[in-house]
Amino acid sequence: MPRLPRSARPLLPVLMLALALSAPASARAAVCAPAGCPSVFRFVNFEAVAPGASVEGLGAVHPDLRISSVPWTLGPSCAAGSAAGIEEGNSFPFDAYSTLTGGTNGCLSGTRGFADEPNCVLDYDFAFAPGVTVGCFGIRILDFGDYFPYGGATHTVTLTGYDASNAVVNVTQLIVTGGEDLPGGDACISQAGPPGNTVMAVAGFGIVKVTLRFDGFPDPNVGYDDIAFCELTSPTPVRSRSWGTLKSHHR
Ligand SMILES: [Ca+2]
Ligand SMILES: [Ca+2]
Ligand SMILES: [Ca+2]
Repeated sequence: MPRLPRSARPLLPVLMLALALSAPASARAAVCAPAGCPSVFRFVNFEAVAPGASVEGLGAVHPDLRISSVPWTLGPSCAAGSAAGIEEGNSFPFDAYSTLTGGTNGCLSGTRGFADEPNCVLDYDFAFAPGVTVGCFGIRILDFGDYFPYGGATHTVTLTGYDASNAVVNVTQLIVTGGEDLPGGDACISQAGPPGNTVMAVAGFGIVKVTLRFDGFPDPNVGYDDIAFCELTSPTPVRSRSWGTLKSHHR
């Protein structure tokens, strides 16, 4: 089982408790939406990604997006490169997280998203096709906060956008304080609110890489969905790439 069993609770008190325990998503209210995108807005809802299909590498889920998992160094890491499509109600390739009312991998947007295995953690890097810079980047994280097997007083997810000089453009954090947030950390009970069902986003000029990092006390059983980004510059056409440009991409 991906997390410790617990008893079911009456729905109304659960909802009231969810309102009381909801943690703030971020001090910075960056969003990544079509209305704020002057150029090409991209949105990946993962509905076309089959359960078990790898989401990693350039073009796996969108021609201009590269998802890369990074080993978590502060505790049990899942195998790098193992992030894959998941589906609500389907334990293949993994029961990434479970919910009180929606079962296995419940309450994704639509019925599909992506995740890594339960009871281990991966950090993530998000990058783009050569030549692409983005003005914002957003990702939905689900079911963070209802299971904290590594202890800790605070539990922080940090999304950071970097420019081509590796300078930080923007940072957003999801912070849960205290113990397990039941049911606020449940993807279904939380319902489009923090911490259990939250869109994190960074925004600013010239972002070429976005990192998602967990601190030492995360919820290892989470899912992801709804990646959005606003392309401010287009991919470099292959024909126009000079040899110097190609070399620079391989440094
Ligand atoms: Ca989806
Ligand atoms: Ca996991
Ligand atoms: Ca969880």
